[in-house]
Parts: sequence; structure tokens; C-alpha cells
Amino acid sequence: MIIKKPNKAHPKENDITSEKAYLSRRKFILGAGAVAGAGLLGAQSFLGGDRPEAAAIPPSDLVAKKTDFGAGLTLTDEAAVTGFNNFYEFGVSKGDPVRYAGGMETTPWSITVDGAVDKPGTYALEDLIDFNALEERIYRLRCVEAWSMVIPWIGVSLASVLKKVGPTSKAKYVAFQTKLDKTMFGTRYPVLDWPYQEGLRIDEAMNDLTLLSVGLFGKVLPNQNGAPVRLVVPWKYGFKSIKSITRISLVEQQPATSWNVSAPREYGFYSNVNPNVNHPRWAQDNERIIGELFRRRPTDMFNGYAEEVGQMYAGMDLKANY
Ligand SMILES: Nc1nc2c(c(=O)[nH]1)N[C@H]1C(S)=C(S)[C@@H](COP(=O)(O)O)O[C@H]1N2
Ligand SMILES: [Mo]
Repeated sequence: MIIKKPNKAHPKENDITSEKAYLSRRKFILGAGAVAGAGLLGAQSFLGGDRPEAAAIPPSDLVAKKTDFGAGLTLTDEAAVTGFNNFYEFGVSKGDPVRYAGGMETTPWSITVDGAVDKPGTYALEDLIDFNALEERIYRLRCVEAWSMVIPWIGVSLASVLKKVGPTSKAKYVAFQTKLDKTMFGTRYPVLDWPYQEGLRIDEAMNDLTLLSVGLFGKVLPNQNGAPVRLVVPWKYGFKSIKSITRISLVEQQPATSWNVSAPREYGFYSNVNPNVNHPRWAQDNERIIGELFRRRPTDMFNGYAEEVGQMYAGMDLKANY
């Protein structure tokens, strides 16, 4: 049987009404939950019963050194950052991940490092990431769907992690894989090539801007944002920033990436933010600012990091290598 893939898997953007409706629905649900919870608490203590179901434990705080990255940018509202997501393993609507990703177990978490490295192995997250050396960096996340958010990420440079495992001279690319968790009901549908996979060239991976993030807004990552560890590559479209990473492979050949496999004409390997190269179905020269209805801004070359990353692509045709 041939299963036809829906070809609108990555639509341009949710229209404004749906985002607005979504955010107000979320507010309503949170409000209703608080009222219902209070009612339940009252009833239960009156009846002298057991404690009501424990309230969701708020994500714990992280200690991170502030940096100058993104100084002066206006942060996106935290509720939008944690409530309007792309994490197709938990559904293709922007409101699905916050609703359905909560059951994914993220502790303990291990990452398998293999391929062209001196020290391959399966590592506990804490052995790869030094939680005493976390930094906060403010980066704009520019989604290929032509919207963006400004987020205070917490993490360490990917380079600091790769140096621990020692890439050999054969390591020309880095491939990443998301965990395939049984709670990810979205992976039952052939929307994307599962498990979600992404890749970077080794110089892109070693660039100081490339972050392995474990938190945002001072707290550990919520599941819907890619707990417990996700990539953030600020000069590339958002889909390169793979979530809930469980495997890092150092390889000699350019690795396959989920979006490229699913729609090669629309999503290339590089996917550098580039206002001069349109997506086949929409323009990329401007973006909607999430959380600010109706406001758009022009898209910057390399999402504003041309000075830092431009030389890595010197001499390359960025239209052919989109
Ligand atoms: N595993 C996995 N990673 C993923 C995705 C996904 O569907 N699955 N979506 C990507 C896309 S399209 C974007 S725009 C960003 C969104 O990150 P955010 O939800 O934290 O804003 O995650 C990226 N990482
Ligand atoms: Mo995206």
C-alpha cells in the first residue's frame, strides 16, 4: 500500500485568528483549571479525604551566567514560547505539544555518541553537559513558517560537548536524532521521517553560536520545547533546532534530515535564514512576531548573524544550497 504523505505538513503559518483563539483558549483552560482545582481542594478537605491530585510541579530553576547575546532584544511572552510549538511527534497543531508532551519521561536521560569520535558511548545527560557552566543567551528563533520569537535560552555550546568526546579527522558532519518515545502518538503517522533527525556540518556544529539548550526563561526546558536537551542554531530556520536529542553521530557524509527527506524541494540541508531565497510556497523576506498580533519585521540575512557565520559559506551558492 502506498501511503501518501500530506504535502502541507509545514504550512506557512497558522492564521492570526487561530493563534489568538489558541492563546485565549489556553488562558481559559488555565483559569478553569485553577477554579476547578480550588473547588476540588475545598470539597476534599471538607470530606476529610485524600489530598487532591498534586498540582503540576513547576519546572525547577537553573543557575546560568548571563551573556551579551541578544542584549536589547524584546523577549517574547513566556506563555507563547511554551504554548505555541512545533513538535510533530506530539501532533501538528501549534497547541498540541503543550497539551500532549507532558507524559514524556525525561529523567534519567542518556545520549548515545557514536561514529568518528575518540570516546564513543552512551552518556548520562549530566556527563555530557556541565550544569555548573550554563549560560543564558537570548536568540531569535526564526521558523521557516515565517514567524519568529525571542527566547532567553539556557545551555552550553555544542562545541564544549563535542570537545569532551573528541571528534576525529573523519568527522565532517554531525547527525542528531530525537528520542522515539512511546508517548509520541504523532509518530504513528507518516507526516515526517521518524525518528526526527537533523544535521550540521562540523564547522557549523563547532561554531560558538550553536547551543545545546536545557532551559529557557530561567527554568528547565518544558517537554514541549524539547526537554531535556535540544539544539538551538540561531542563524538557521527553526526546524534545524532538533528537540529531545538522544543520539549524536559524528559522520563522514552529509546526513539525511527529516524535513529534507519529506519535502526535498522545500527544505534543504543548510536551511540558513535567507530573505533572498523564498520557500517555493511563500516569501521569506519578512516574519510575523509571535505574541504581537499584526506586527511583522523584515527577516535578516542569517537571522542577524551574518558577521559571525557568513564566512563559513563564502563561495557557496546559497540558492542552490538552500
Ligand atoms: N524532534 C523535533 N524537533 C523539532 C521539531 C519537531 O517537530 N520535532 N520542530 C522544529 C521546528 S519546525 C521548530 S520551528 C522548532 C520550534 O521550537 P519551539 O517549539 O521550542 O519554539 O523546533 C524544531 N525542532
Ligand atoms: Mo519551524
